[in-house]
Amino acid sequence: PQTIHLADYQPYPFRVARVELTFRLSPRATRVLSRIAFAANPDRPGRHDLFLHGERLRLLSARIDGTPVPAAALVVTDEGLTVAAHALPEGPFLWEAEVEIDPEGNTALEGLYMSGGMYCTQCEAEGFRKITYYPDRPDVMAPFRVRIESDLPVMLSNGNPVGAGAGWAEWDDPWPKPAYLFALVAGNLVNLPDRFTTRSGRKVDLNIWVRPGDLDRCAFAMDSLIRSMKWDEDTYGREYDLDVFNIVAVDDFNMGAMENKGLNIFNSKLVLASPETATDLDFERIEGVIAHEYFHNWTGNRITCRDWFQLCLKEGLTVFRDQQFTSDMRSGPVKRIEDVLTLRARQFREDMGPLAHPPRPSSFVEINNFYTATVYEKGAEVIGMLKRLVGDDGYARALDLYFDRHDGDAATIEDWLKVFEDATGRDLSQFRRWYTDAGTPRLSVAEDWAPGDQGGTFTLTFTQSTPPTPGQEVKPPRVIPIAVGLLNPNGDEVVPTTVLEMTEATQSFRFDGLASRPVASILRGFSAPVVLERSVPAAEHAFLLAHDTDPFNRWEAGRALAKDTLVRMVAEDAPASPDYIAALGRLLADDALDPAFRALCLRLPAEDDLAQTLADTGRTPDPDRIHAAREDLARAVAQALERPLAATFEAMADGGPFSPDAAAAGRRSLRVAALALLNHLDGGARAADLFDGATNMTERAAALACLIEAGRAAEALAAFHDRWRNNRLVIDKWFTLQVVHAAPAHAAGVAGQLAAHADFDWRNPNRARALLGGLAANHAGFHDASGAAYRFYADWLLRLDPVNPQIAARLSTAFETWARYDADRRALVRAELERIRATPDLSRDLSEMTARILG
Ligand code: DPP
Ligand code: ZN
Repeated sequence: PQTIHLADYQPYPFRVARVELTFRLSPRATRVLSRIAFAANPDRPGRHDLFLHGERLRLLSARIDGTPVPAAALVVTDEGLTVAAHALPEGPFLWEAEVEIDPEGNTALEGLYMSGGMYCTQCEAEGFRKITYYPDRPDVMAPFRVRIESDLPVMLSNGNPVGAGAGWAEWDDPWPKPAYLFALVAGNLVNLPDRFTTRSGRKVDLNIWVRPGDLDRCAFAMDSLIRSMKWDEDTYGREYDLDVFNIVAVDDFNMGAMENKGLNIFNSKLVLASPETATDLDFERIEGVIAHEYFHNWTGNRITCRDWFQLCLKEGLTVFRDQQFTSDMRSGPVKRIEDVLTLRARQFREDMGPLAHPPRPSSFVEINNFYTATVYEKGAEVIGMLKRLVGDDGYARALDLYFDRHDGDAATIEDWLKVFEDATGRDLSQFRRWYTDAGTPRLSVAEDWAPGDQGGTFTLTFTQSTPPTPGQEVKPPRVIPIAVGLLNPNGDEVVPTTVLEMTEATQSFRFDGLASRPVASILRGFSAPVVLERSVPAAEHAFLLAHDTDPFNRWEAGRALAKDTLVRMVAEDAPASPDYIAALGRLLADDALDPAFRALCLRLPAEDDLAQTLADTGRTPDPDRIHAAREDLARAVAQALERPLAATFEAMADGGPFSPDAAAAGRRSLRVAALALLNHLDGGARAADLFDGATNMTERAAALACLIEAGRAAEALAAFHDRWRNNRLVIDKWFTLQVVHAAPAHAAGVAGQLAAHADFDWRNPNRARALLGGLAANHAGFHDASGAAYRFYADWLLRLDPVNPQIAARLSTAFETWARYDADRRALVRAELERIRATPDLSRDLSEMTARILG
């Protein structure tokens, strides 16, 4: 397979003035007729061949200006077709083609495919070329008109509806767009309608389309959409620009959701929710993803990417915007902690392993392999840093300029940084490294205190360095915004949050006129995505846990204590730290603290996180010991805090009717966090009661998890399955819970049994992820010394690959941490990866991933 390089970018030689498509839908033989008006692109002077992407298409006819293209002038390959320059008219011309495609045979779920009897599409990144011949690249933008012919009751495409009759419907999208934003849906669907009036008075018809039977689970998604539309007007001044906005829920979907212009297509798990079927986490994700896809209308659609290397231009910014939205809708501090947990669990892990790449990569083989935590989550962190550096006003001015200057453009990271430079007068050349350099910087800090007559001077000296990543040995220093606050020993804040701007490899910052030596709260709000390497006495963490005014650092201090004690339990067989447990007890009892925040504090660091921490400090992580230590710590916490935990469990019980809002969800999260700890003492007694009595999925699923861990879940699992057998999303949970909470030694065995279950419809991406993702999430189970889980997992990657390469490639990241472990485990993983690599006809997706993971 060929490697594509950013440095090779060239504009497409033609412009597309207009696209007209007609679809004659048929499961095995859909006909697609295209009429595409081409003209020369002045940015690429000279005469050029016409190259159109196309894969798995049966070409039936091709004409230029009404005349069939002579066979001698046409070359068709697996990747597309070329019409020789000499066969093209000098001026603008009309390309007309008819192709036949097979939606039902499309198991890769890219292009036009079928899901549960409905037709749907997924074109990002390069799926449109599986629909018809076209310059399938994001810098080619055009207005589309689409006619759909079928006997299905609902037929949707992008833009506004312009006509419909018996067996047909027509849609027109006036906004020029790249082909990856094309969408078509047809099926027997029902809708939840609503209405939104934009601030300039445009009346927009909103619809959520689902299969009959799912209509009663759409209200929360609709509510989230309306709040998103309002928020984007209020916060970014961005208004919606069509007369309709449609969302469709699809059961078979590779990603979370897709921002197609005016016709968002969603994985049904990110639309459908009711208290009985969805957890609070599901509700929060639905709200966030509905917002994310809606926000793409401006950051992604109106302003798109010049090429796929710029993917973080739209994704980083849109994630940043959806994070802001969730903070505004819920709790800012809680959202920040959740985002940092995700960043560390997924992006830091990626950045420290063989798959590390910059937010803007400079080469790839398969772009689908770059929809990563680095592009998305780190892309958002980089914008958070920019905002911190230029301030809220500077950020607002830069964004206004971005929308003004680039509306209708296919833009680059350079364009993005230039608006910040022009709006604020700053030079961002060094800052740009965050986009081009991979790896997570390590930040160490030394403190100095010099008493004096006019007050003392406190000096913080920071040193940054970034370890090498694949293909990037040397990492020059970056701009790092370090938010710092200083506290007096009595707990008062003497220096409120100040952003220090570090630009050198080593740099000192002084604070003068202090009455006494302060305690420093560093990297407040997690002001930069770095690893802070700082060994401070446990007493100082305990002090910050009690007194820090910055909620993120308060949580972080507790986190540091938890990790400290866990590392010592693993590495030195030390007992659980009584100081940590006492500090946790004080926090638990502090009713002034948001329950959601307290729940986050009660959650112990994940086993994978500990493995990374141990590896970082030069130790070889032993998954079994890590698992045992975490269990021991949970038991010790439960024993020491049994009474307050039990009281909290009772106090946080739901009183009134279910509400998905942040306050009610926070109480439930504290309740189930207490339950998970108490479960170590009561052997599942409370969980059994809660499982029977729960009125919402958050509590029922948490109770089921506890019963599985307590080894007494057989009846509950059967009852759960029985009750929800017809709900695919709930059955996904049934699969995941059993594998995630299986005892490590049995995890592969449990996964094997579940894979043989009649409901294991592995061609459905959600179901495959439920089982295999669940196994990978069981750290000690996945890394069981027998290698059974590795083998099982690799077998499934090989089975999935020919059917759905995107899913196989994505799941392969479970192996990205293999170099951390001992020689025996490394040999086992290597053997599996080599076995995959040696398999004939591997997809481009999975072969690129295995090659990179093997290094
Ligand atoms: N562009 C989609 C999203 O992140 C993913 N295909 O919203
Ligand atoms: Zn996105």
